[in-house]
Amino acid sequence: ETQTVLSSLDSGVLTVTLNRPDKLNSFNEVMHLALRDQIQRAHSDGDVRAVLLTGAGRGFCAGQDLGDRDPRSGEKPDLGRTLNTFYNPTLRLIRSLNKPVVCAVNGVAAGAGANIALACDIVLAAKSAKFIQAFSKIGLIPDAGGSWALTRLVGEARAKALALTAEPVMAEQAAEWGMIWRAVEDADLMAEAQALAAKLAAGPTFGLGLTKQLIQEAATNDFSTQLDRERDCQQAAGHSADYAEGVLAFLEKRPSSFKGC
Ligand code: T3D
Repeated sequence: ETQTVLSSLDSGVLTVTLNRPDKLNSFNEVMHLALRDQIQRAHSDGDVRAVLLTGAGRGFCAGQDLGDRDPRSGEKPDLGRTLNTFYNPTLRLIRSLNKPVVCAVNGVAAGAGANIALACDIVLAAKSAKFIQAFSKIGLIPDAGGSWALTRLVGEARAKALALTAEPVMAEQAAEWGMIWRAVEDADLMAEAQALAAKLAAGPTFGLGLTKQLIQEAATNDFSTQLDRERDCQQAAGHSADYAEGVLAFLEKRPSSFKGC
């Protein structure tokens, strides 16, 4: 049987590819669990120093597989349960991972597919890709962290308009709005995303992990609390081998060789 998620580990980069291209990589239960397994692996495997998430075929991810939600089946799905069981644990794992997660949005990202991309740390998108908060078309609310991430990334005015109208946003517009990091030529997307992930994977992973967590906390901490958190994290970073290496490399006028600890 075809694997719903492909993965490979190369020079510290765990590349994770959603792989149900005929369904624009929409989520069935098997793909949910396979994606979660990979993010869990990124947590536990010290050889993984960055994650690159992308999709196979012409789309990135079209959210929930609506074939599994056919009302004609006579079943009334409990969507609270499916969020609790499938989406939310994966979203929490991405945000809490102390390693950078790069997302290469290779094509349309709709519904939970858009919001999983927005949960990643650095999002690159092909210029032809679009983001659609598709939920309102079918009577749902923006899930997979979308109501939270979208509001913080683009502000309430744009978040509300996008979520209420389900209007698509093209990659370049998304980049202009600060919803994603960068829109790149379609043909260059994977090479750019791989180069970025490789650079991050060769970085001071411990310090990068702390940096990610601090920036995430900034959304909810007050200034004084954040200063205390910076103090604590800097203290920890200052004890890392990579900090010593970084300073030494600077003084010796050579490139650093970070080990990730
Ligand atoms: O249920 C829960 O657990 C709660 C959680 C919900 C989270 C959610 O994500 S809800 C939102 C679900 N997603 C959507 O509503 C998006 C549905 N898809 C679309 O609107 C369009 O497909 C796109 C705008 C994403 C892309 O349009 P287009 O014209 O480029 O492609 P297409 O022709 O619509 O799709 C290509 C194929 O993929 C097609 O199959 P076919 O006809 O060639 O056999 C289409 O049915 C299939 N596909 C696309 N999205 C889904 C899908 N099949 C199942 N589920 C999908 N979400």
